[in-house]
Amino acid sequence: MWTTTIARCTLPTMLKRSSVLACHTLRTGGRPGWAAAISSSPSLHLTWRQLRGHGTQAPSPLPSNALGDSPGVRQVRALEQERLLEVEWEGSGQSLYPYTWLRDNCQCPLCTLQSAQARSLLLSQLDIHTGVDRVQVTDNNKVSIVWPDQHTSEFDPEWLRKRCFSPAARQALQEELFLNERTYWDSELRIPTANFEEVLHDDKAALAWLLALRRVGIVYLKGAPVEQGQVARLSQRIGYLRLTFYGHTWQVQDKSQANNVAYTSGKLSLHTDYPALHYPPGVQFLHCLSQAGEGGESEAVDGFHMADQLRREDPEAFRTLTSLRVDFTDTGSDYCDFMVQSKNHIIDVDSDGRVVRINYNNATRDSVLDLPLHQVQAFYSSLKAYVQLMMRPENMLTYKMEPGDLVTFDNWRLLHGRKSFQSHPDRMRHLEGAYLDWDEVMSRLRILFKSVHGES
Ligand code: OGA
Ligand code: NM2
Ligand code: ZN
Ligand code: ZN
Repeated sequence: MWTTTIARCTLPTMLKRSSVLACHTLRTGGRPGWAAAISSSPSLHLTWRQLRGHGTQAPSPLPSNALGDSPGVRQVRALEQERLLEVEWEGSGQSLYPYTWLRDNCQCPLCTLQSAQARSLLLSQLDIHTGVDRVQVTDNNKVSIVWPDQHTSEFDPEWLRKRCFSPAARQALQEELFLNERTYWDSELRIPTANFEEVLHDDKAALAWLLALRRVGIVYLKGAPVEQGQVARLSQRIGYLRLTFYGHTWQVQDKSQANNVAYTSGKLSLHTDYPALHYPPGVQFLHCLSQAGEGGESEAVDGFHMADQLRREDPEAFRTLTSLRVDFTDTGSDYCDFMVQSKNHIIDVDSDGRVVRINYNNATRDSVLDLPLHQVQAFYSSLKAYVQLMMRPENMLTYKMEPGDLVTFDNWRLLHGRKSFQSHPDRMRHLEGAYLDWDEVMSRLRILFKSVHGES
């Protein structure tokens, strides 16, 4: 069963600054979670193993290989009946690999375009009923297979072990690739904080930033120059930003004839940005260039945490918000003219029922409501239940940005808002924003991890 524990944890490079987190971590089976692993780590020298989350921390799939030396193969055996190759590892344990998969993934220069690390073997060339002629362990400890047509494949033991088909090994590799484990938080969170220039110039700082962005969902960067262009600079640290109808970057200011409620001095209730798109931006940067004297404070909640709480407290409301699709709309002109329509669940879950994305902005929720009459009231009460949960003081984080602060957050997970403010024509409140997508952010995170830790 899931249990909630409170852990004090620190984020290593950010430690130098004010980056202690008070966070709730979910754990299973009493295993130490990510927070514990990090709090015991004196610097950022973490391994994927440590970063792997509580929830998917499966029993070690195979004899551990902590020193990083390549695993030895004791012997290999062809199981003709099952059309499986059995690899017995030195120490203990074994892995099974289907013949079809092995032939499909032959790493030789005929089957793989090495310069692209991509398969050049065509599916039309793959015999999905292939047998094997001979299997053996070579003198340099590779697994060699001669196929019936005498084509030969050689597999590196480390490569094979990583791809073991056991449920535990698959789960471990998926977590290593996607880092889907999250640390939930509430109003007690002390936002992980790093220095803007350090993140731009130091790989360890950049890695710590992105790991915390993924894991916690929000990271504060301080010390950015107080001039436009910084969110674009930061996006170049990752790759490129996400262009939308509001432009490459956009200016949050009180504007006349505003084409969005964000461009007024009014209160913004908790929302995710751009649910009017079917693929809303994954990550958002907001850089404060000028703050209002009165008002303009920021608010944020952990939408995944709130969704899990709703699932427990009001399962019917949770079911409604994960099953009914709501229409969103956005019409106007900015980068160019637009007339956007979408249908999204307020809470998106994956095929295993895990919450993966929140889509909610009350301003762009359409008056078109594509529901049968008898579901309308249930929809409103479910939405109210979720929003009321978020607005509980114990769940909501409040902070006020100052010029030079740049907040980065998971727009698929957090709901954010701002208090209304007094507009002064001579000292306009001004934030510059930009969006990115998670694919690009995760790509940079993997590259940084590899360069900092020298692991694959
Ligand atoms: C937005 C937004 C926050 C702020 O522009 O979508 O959430 O503090 N702005 O103005
Ligand atoms: N802005 C800030 O969903 C939304 O309309 C979010 C987007 C205008 C780019 C606001
Ligand atoms: Zn080959
Ligand atoms: Zn917003």
